[in-house]
Amino acid sequence: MDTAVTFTTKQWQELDAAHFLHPFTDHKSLHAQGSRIITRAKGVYLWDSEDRKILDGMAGLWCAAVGHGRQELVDAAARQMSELSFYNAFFKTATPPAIALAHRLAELTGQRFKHAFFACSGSEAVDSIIRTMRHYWNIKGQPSRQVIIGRTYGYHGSTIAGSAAGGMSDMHKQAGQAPGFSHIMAPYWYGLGGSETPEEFGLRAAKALEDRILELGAENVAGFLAEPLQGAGGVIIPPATYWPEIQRICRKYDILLAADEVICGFGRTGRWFGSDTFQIEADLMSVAKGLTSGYIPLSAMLVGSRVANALIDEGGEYNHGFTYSGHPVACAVALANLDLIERDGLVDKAAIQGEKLRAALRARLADHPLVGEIRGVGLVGAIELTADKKTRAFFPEDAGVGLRCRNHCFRNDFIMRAVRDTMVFAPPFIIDDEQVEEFVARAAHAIDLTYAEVQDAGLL
Ligand code: PXG
Repeated sequence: MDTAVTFTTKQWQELDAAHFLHPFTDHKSLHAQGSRIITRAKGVYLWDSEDRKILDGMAGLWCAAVGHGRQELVDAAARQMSELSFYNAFFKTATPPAIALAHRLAELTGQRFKHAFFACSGSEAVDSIIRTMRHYWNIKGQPSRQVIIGRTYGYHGSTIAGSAAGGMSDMHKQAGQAPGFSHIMAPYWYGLGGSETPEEFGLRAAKALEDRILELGAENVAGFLAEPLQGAGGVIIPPATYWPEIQRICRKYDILLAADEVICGFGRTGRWFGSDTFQIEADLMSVAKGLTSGYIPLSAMLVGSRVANALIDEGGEYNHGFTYSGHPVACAVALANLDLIERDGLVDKAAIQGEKLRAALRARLADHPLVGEIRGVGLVGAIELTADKKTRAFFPEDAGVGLRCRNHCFRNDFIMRAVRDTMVFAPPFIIDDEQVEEFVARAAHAIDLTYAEVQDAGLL
């Protein structure tokens, strides 16, 4: 079938409904409505099959750091495909792009993570971390250390292990919960902090880790797996007291610490890694999304010396791998993407444009009766919609206020995502000043429309 836009939107929608099962979607309601068909993209904009231009406030899905349609990445893929489209790394072979990328990642992390294991998705990188943590303790003669501690609202992907490590109860309900996982509270001050200061709450949320380790017995705990900030959970940014305390607890009980940097990695928080922003010293990291700006699927588990030394010197055969571990085309695209991020100073740009975006959002929306908080770091942020600004009260869940706002955004050619009643955003780092203004105007318009609708529905 010719996939150029030769069909009408209606035809695409019919075929879509007939054959395509979408991720995280209520298919019945989607079919009643019809998918929006996205056909092309450039910079911070997408176009649909009706040729409407959409401001992409989510960079694809937290991915497109360098923006859409960069020719340098296209060229890198084409060059590598003609040179060597694929070869595996299983049987004592390697390809130059995979070696070069592993070396580059060691440099980018200041040699803290000298080794990289490649996969295709964030979920696979997380799965690799879980497997490697447990393997580490087997190597170290402490095989009872198997439990992975994660957090409520944590998102670590959708494989069986990723969803088990994550703290999304709706996913656990459908897939069943795998053994060997435990969850503690999220450091979500806005939603859970009550009258505590963020600093007090941060310490309490961290202490939950110590309590859980004692409950389980440290001799049964393999490690703690956490996002530096919780992206899909609603851009939950921990208070300043949280991470130092978590770090202290991990050291005290000698448990491994893994930072899931799938969203934070490669500049999203205004530093190269979320671990730099929050001063986390992890043993393992997972990266994906920004690694290739989403142009091609690629992820990695980055391994620090403590685990790498055990794995390499004492681990014997590592019984783990994917056909496409270290795919040369994906690795070549990642190298070109990292070149662009470095050449154009995009990590600093994310910090600078992020500040501007937050300041402009606050100037326009801080006093809005529907807005409870505007938060962010670098170019990732959230706007909390509230039923009461003073008490930070939530709307009833079934009122779907966040979803209403997301629909207003979408109808008005603007992408923000709703997590419960939290509107989250993560635009490409190349967003310029004029586009920042456009972003704010579109967000404010959608929030005004939502406010009117919420009033009409008698929710306020
Ligand atoms: N870890 C984190 C921190 C993530 O954000 C994954 C792992 C899994 O990556 P893959 O490539 O397997 O999807 C993610 C993915 C959303 C949304 O709606 C977020 C993600 C994926 C899909 C939707 O916010 N994050």
